[in-house]
Amino acid sequence: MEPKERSSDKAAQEAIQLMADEGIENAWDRLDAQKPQCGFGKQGVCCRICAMGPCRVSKKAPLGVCGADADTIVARNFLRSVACGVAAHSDHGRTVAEVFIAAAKGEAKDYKLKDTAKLMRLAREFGVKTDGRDINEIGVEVGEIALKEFGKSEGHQLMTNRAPKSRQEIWDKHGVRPRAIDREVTESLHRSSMGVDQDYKNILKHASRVALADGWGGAMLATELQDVLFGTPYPGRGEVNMGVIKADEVNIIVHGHEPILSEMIAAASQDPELLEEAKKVGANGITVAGTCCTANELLMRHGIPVAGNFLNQELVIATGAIELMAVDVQCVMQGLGQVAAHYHTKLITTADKAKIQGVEHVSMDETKAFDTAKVLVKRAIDNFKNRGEVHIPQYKQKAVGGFSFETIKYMLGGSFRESFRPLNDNIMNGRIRGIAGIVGCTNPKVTQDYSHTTLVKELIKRNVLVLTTGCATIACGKQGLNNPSIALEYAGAGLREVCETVGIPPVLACGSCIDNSRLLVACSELVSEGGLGDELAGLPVVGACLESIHEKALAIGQYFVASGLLVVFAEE
Ligand code: NFS
Ligand code: SF4
Repeated sequence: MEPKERSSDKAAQEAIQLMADEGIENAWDRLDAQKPQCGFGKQGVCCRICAMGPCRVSKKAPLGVCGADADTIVARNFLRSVACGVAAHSDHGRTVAEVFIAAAKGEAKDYKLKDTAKLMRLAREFGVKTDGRDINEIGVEVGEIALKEFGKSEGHQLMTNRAPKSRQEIWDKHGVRPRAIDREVTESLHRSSMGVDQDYKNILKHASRVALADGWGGAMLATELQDVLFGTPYPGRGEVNMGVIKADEVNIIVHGHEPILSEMIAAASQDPELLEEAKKVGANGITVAGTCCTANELLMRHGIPVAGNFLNQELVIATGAIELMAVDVQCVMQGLGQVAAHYHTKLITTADKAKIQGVEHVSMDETKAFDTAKVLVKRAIDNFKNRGEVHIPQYKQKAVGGFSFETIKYMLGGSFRESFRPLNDNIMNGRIRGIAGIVGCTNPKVTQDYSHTTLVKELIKRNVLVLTTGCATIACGKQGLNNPSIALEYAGAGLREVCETVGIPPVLACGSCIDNSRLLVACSELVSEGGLGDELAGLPVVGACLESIHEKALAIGQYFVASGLLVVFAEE
């Protein structure tokens, strides 16, 4: 397959060709080797949950050995996938909560509670007393309440109270308001095991419940606590695509999802001593760039450059200019090890729950986070001398990122009356026809980034305001769609007028996949602002994920659905 069929991103095309010339495999080649992929698996009608199986249902044999039919098997597989996605986001949230508490207690001295205004808002929401109390004391209590959300024995997810009353009533009526996050995940595994829940409607109902434990639970907690720890994102400029890698500097790629690691590496790369060391080896500086959601987190908060999205992770190494890639959790391909072995790139895993056979592991301990980050940066500097030939595709685009819920509210209403009112008004008067959340991954089964960016252009042309997260954000960024001056050219007249008046681009980069929880809060705000109906289901809002790969995307899709929103999903 030609590089341009594999990716619509010019930098990626160049790197794909480079790898082909050198005979190094990447995800696209491995996909080709996997073809034809199993039709039963594709349809979700393969069950290997018990040892009487594996059972594959077909016309000839419509029931599994236990008698399970296709509906049950598909629903069980779906529930397990959603639960796994929820577990991933939520476990990220739990790590953040633990670091949050350690920071407040002064045990993780490199982290501080930065956004104290947001902390106070959370304290009020959680019923924590604030009068006359030390900020860290409040932080410990807020953090402990957040941590309890994972395993508490009674009550529902606290943040479901943020949804409009009408939506909460629907959840209660159907019995899907989520309890403790761990409980919903555990129950998903139980219900989908052999001989338990065998009514597909009942199984899917629990898929909603466990997904809601993510959107209004684990992912939302992760987002809120990260904002307090690292600062609530505010619009700032950055650059996106492989051209951000610098031929004359030490390049470090941070890849994965938790800013706990990447924030520290970014800070360590500014350390004067280390910059001096870099000079000594002949480098003009140290560049830190991100891939996947970690990149979005850093772009959102610090304007740190983004080297690419999911399918770029192997390609960036093929530039030959990456001294070190530090990875933590999620969406990290095992194939990175083989690619790195062809170059001088040092690949290092950092999360104790995510190691790769044959790859060096440096444990990221939150109590000595900055020191660990410095060790990693030093390793990168020492590796600079081992570089061979360098080919950096010279493509990059300017991007504005950092559209948190708070920022959007502020930009719309101004500092004196932060509010969504202008947005509601412009939807009501027809200048803006609706809002679309374009989310998710890049899948080698389809031309990389093409569906996301084509859809986004068509939407803004039709006066639909677009909010992006995850790898879809990076796809847009690479093609200039997060650059207001380029994106406005595609926008319809009504949308353009509003964006120019308010000073926002027509495509708002809202961050990583856990930041989809920000979209839920924004939708609730649209309802409470009035004029667009009193239920989430009535809003002119759609979520779309056209290049999904990960079970996390299914969790997001399902919590959007269970929140009453229209969702469009494509899977090849
Ligand atoms: Ni989301 Fe982020 Fe990308 Fe997909 Fe993976 S990085 S959490 S799962 S591939 S968008
Ligand atoms: Fe087959 Fe039923 Fe066992 Fe699944 S649970 S593997 S359908 S016997």
